[in-house]
Amino acid sequence: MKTADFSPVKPGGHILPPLPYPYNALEPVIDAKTLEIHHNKHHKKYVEDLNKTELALVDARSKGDFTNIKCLENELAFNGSGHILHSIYWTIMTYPETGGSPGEITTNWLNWYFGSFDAFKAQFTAATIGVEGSGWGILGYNPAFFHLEILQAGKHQNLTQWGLIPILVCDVWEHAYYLKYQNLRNDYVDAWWKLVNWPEVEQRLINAYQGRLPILI
Ligand code: MN3
Repeated sequence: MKTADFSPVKPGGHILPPLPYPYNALEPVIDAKTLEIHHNKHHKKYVEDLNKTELALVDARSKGDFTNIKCLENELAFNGSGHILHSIYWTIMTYPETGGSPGEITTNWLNWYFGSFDAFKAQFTAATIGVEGSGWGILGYNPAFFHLEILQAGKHQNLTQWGLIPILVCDVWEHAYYLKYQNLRNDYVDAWWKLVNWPEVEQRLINAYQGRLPILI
């Protein structure tokens, strides 16, 4: 996670963040081919389409022509949310079995709201596996309620609570796991827990509830 970049992104100025590890780092849980396509094709396309959409809106504003506004706003939500969630997803994973265990602050927050770590993990796993079609399992901090919550994201942008800051996210679009796991989403999600980078999750939680930026990358 970057620690001190507060510069605003201009329209069309988003960039694909590099992975914090090589493409084969997550094997055998996530194979190198899947990770390369996921990062360098799928995430890259979300960034490109977010930039295109923002620039199209600059053009629309300059011409006062909002004929395509419904389509553009949809693209903004879909690609912007896709860019944000993938940027977080890469950083909250690390080499299998090297991410340690949940930190003290994370553990306290999970216990307080969900009852226990095991209860949290069971709900997160069920919610993630249960995503209808393409989407995400998400643990986030909601500054409106001062607590954590588990949500399912439909596609990238649906079914959220406004203001929720994602802390831990698991991509269950088929492109995230299908080469290795085919239809066995359960097996992918169960194995994915071995990748979680708990110190990163702890830092993201601290940043979120202390209102520190950046929250994303
Ligand atoms: Mn994806």
